[in-house]
Amino acid sequence: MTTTLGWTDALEAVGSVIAGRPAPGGTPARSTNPADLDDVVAEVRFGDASTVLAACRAAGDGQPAWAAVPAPVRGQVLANAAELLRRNKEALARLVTREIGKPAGEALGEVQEAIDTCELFLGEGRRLYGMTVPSEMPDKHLFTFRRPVGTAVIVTAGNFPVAVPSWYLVPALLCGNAVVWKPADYSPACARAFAEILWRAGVPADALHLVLADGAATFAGLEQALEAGLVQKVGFTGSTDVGRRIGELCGRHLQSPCLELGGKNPLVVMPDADLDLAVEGALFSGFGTAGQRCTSLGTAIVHEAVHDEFLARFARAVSEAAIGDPTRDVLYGPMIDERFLSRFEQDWLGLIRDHHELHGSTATGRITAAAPREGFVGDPGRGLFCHPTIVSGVRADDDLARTETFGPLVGVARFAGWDEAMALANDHGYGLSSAIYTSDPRTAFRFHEQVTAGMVSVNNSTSGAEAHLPFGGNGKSGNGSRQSGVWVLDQFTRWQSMNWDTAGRLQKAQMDVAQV
Ligand code: UN1
Repeated sequence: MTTTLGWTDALEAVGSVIAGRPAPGGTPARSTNPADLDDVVAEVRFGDASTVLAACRAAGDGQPAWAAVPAPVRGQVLANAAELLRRNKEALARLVTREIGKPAGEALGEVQEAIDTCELFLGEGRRLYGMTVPSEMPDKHLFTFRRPVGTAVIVTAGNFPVAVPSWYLVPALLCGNAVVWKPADYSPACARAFAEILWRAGVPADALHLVLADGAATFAGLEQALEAGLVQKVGFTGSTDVGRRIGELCGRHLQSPCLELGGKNPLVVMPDADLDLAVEGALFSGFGTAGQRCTSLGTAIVHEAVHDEFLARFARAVSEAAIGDPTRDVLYGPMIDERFLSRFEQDWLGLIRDHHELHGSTATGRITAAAPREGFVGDPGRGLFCHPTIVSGVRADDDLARTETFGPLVGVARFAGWDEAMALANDHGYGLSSAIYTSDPRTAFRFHEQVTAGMVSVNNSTSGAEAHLPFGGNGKSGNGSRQSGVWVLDQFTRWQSMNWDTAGRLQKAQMDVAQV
């Protein structure tokens, strides 16, 4: 097993890899460093719908042999992957920083999350338990088995180009499925590097296929592959709009995808909260990763008794934060990709102006914070940088309280009563992550019982979930499926039941039940 890989200097050409071979043809493109657009990270070739289809066919061909490998041995492959990731942690994290602009510390954390995922699931290779179940008849034996689903097509976003794909790829492979992975088209080098780790760890080239393609080609190819019966599971992390389209497509083929979509994650600050802690939590939740996490803070919902103090401290913390060059110690770096920056600006800068006009501008800064250029680390002109903004005075029916922004923009709302706080926390229809800051355990439990989010933090950030808890949301945040933790095994296996009658005569369920 090769122990270290030199991706940062060896990313000449990155393209789709089907059954271990580079897919022919493809449209040339470039992956660039969002903190320095002159820095080309990789020359890329994007495939089309036929590439997706070919990968799905190859996956179907390769899956039975991989499923025949005993599960504990598949687990051992993941142990190798964990080891390779550990040995290459710094290099892979540097590549994450270079390709998507994630600050160095967070990038190391991201690789660690992939290591944690491998370590969690390698043990599942020895535990893919089924059950023995009592029968209602004598000499009849009932069992349940987890069976792999077959071929899983996994489409992932680029804000977590290694960790989030690992949540799907690792358990899917452990369960004996073949995987076609279509990573975000703005993080192809990270994808190639992570796939390389998995192949070198021992995942057969026939069981893991990498497809680089844009959204339109992916949809077209996926539709054809579903039509041809080549795909048994689709996993998707990304926007609610695209998730809805994937859900519709899968629904037409009677499939239930695993969807992890957007969020409008609330952070409630109660009067008995430790305000310094709440500000620290809001700063990381709202502006870490430039607000480009599905778990990023949407609206800070602050009790009127502490609202002004919270807002002042929060605004100060934001304006003092270092922002810029992601190789340095900064709160956040650039936007991931030009599309993210332009969408954010198009969707939200106008709204910020409207909000300004709508709610007035004299009170404690309706648009409260924008980082001064002096606070910038590096050269802002070279990359896709975006100033942080806090908008206070947000109301429940404002767009800002109801729609995900996916950028460094946090709304602050004031509340007086509990129901008002819960309406702000829930009524936007998303339900991914949430947080409450309080020193009263009764308030914390009440919140967890009433919030619609799939994930709840008490006195901690809305983002930063650990790899062994179920991750996922409700409503517009997903279809209730969960990634991470052992719960995801239900996405990548199907239960099969078996009854075995040793009576030597036909026993009929419901009819031959012994009477007492
Ligand atoms: C995402 O943004 O899609 O909880 C996932 C977190 C990370 C994962 C975020 N562990 O913020």
